[in-house]
Amino acid sequence: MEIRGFPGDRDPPGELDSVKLIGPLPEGSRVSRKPLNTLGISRLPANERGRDFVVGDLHGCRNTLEKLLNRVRFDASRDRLMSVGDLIDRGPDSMGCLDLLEEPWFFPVRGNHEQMMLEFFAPSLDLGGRVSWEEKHDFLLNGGGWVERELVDHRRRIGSRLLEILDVLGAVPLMLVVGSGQERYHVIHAELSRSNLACDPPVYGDADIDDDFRQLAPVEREALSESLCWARRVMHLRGPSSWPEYAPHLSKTYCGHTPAPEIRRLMSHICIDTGAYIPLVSSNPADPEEWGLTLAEPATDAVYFVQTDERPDQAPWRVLR
Ligand SMILES: [Mn+2]
Repeated sequence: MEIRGFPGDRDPPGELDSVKLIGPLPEGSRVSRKPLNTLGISRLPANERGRDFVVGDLHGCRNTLEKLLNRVRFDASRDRLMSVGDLIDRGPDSMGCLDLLEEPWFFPVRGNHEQMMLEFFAPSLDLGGRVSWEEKHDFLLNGGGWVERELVDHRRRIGSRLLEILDVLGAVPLMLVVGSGQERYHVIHAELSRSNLACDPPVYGDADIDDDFRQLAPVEREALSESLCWARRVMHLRGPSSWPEYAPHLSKTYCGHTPAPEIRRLMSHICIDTGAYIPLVSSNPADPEEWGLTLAEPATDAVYFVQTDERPDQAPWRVLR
C-alpha cells in the first residue's frame, strides 16, 4: 500500500468536507482509554430465532460479503453474522466494512488490524484530537493509508466519525463465546494458543474460558491477549501441520488471520481466512480463483465461498434492517 505524502497546510479542494471537525475532545468523551490489551470476552446466547454465520477476514471487501449474504439469503431480522475481525485495510472499502459495526445483527471480534488502528490513534486522544502522524507506524505500513483519505482532515485532526469508530472499536471484544453445550462455538481473530506450545495442552480450553482465565498470571494474560490477535503458532502460512483437527477440551473456535486458499481445522481452531483481499493487491497471484471470502454456518458446518469481486455493480443488493 502506497502511503501518500501529506498535503501540509494547503486546503484540498473540498474533498474532505465530509470530515466533520471537532475541536479539543469533548469533556466526558466516551472513547475508551483503557489499556488496549485487556481480555474482552463477550458471551452470546444461542440464536433461537434464526441462523448464525461466521465470516473470515473482510479487509475492505464489503461487496464480496454482500454476494455471500445474498447467496445464503441472510435474513437481517433473524440471522446473525459473526466476524473474525480484520474488517479494514488492504481492500477497497474499509469504511463500508466499518459501517457494519452499526448493524444490530453484526458481531465482530477485534483483529490485529483494528488493534493497530486503535494503537495508531491512541496518542491522538491524549493530544486533544490532533493526530500524531507517525509515517512508520505498523498501521500505515500494513494498509492503513486509507484513513488519510477517509477519516482525517487536512489539518490532521480527528473528526467526529473517526471518534465514533474508535469508540466502537475499543469496545469490540477479543473473543465471542456463543451458545452452550454441543452447540457452543467461539469466534476469535487468531489463536487460543499458549505462548509455549510445549505445554500440555498447547491451546486453552472451555474450562479456562469459563473461568475467565483467572488461573493465569498477569504475564500469561498479556501473552494470551496478544495470541488472540496475532498468533501464528498452530496455523502456519504454508506447510503441513502435525496438529490434530480437534482438541477435545476446546469447542470449535472460528478464527482468521492466517490466509490460505482452503479452510483449515487444527486443534479445534477453524481458520476461515481465505485471503479475500489477495487478488486485489497481487499483480500476479498464482491461483487467483482460489482466493476469496468464506462464510461458515456453525450449526450445520456448511461453508460458503465466493471469489473476490469488488466491482460496485456486482453488489446492487445490501442487507436492510
Ligand atoms: Mn487479516
